[in-house]
Amino acid sequence: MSWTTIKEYEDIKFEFCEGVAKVTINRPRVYNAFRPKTVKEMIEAFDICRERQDIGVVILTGEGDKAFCSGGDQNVKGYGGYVDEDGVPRLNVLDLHKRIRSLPKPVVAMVNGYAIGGGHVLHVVCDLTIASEKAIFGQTGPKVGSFDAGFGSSYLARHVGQKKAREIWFLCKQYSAEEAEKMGLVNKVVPHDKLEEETMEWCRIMLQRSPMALRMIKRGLNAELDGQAGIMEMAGDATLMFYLMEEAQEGRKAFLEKRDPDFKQFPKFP
Ligand code: 1HA
Repeated sequence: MSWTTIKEYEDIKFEFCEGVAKVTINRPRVYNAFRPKTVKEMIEAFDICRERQDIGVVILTGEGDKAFCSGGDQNVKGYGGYVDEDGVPRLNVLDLHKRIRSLPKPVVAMVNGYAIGGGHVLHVVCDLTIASEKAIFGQTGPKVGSFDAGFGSSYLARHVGQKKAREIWFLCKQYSAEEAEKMGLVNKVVPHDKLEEETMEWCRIMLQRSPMALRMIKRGLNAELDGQAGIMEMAGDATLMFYLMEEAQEGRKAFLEKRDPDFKQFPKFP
């Protein structure tokens, strides 16, 4: 694969190839743990992915062969959150979860090693997960003084069921890629050296599918779980599609031409 850099960052790599954007957490020294700056950079990258027409699918992964992401950087965990140079405690990874969830394009977690704690939650919120056979999954919150009772719990339970989700959080055990696949936590496990090749193959297939159809399926699957916020996003896309119809254009034209709109000309489908 021949990746080209979209934008240079300090904590992440952000690259493009064949309609696919790849966001790589690039802090291998701490097993790709994130600090607020890492998350800020990822949020900006995901916003760019949303805007760019030539990006159809996004891959999220970690640098090196040890870890996908080990969660919040424990070196900068302070009172009230994770603290950067600005001295303000933040839990801004929650904003990233919302970005991944509302991005109207598929996001694939390419899990190359440990997906632990907040790093595990990151793969949970992605639409699909392809894992190396070396990948290891688990939550650590109750062991290290934290918990994610948001998507990290409720959406996890949608993947693996309530009993298993409670086991994962209450016991903080680690699970192999094979175990994760069996419990419905990952889509496919592949040999480590085939991870990117297989992930790109899945991306290429999705790039051949209708982007609007993929978008609406993601919205619908989210809306069932996300309450009014999920319905709002799906409704926004319904408005987008309505704006592509003559019926909506007639309303605008009539207003600008200072006449009554003629909506009678449009069909009333059964
Ligand atoms: O729960 C939340 C949130 C909840 C709500 C809202 C926002 C949230 C935001 C974040 C989080 C969290 O992520 S809490 C959970 C934080 N993460 C962890 O508890 C995982 C900590 N790491 C580990 O359990 C292990 O390191 C490991 C299972 C991933 C790997 O173990 P291993 O193979 O024994 O390696 P280890 O020696 O432990 O780690 C390698 C190096 O990486 C170590 O550095 P070194 O001693 O060589 O200098 C280690 O300190 C570093 N490292 C690993 N994980 C982290 C880390 N450094 C900082 N932060 C880490 N998370």
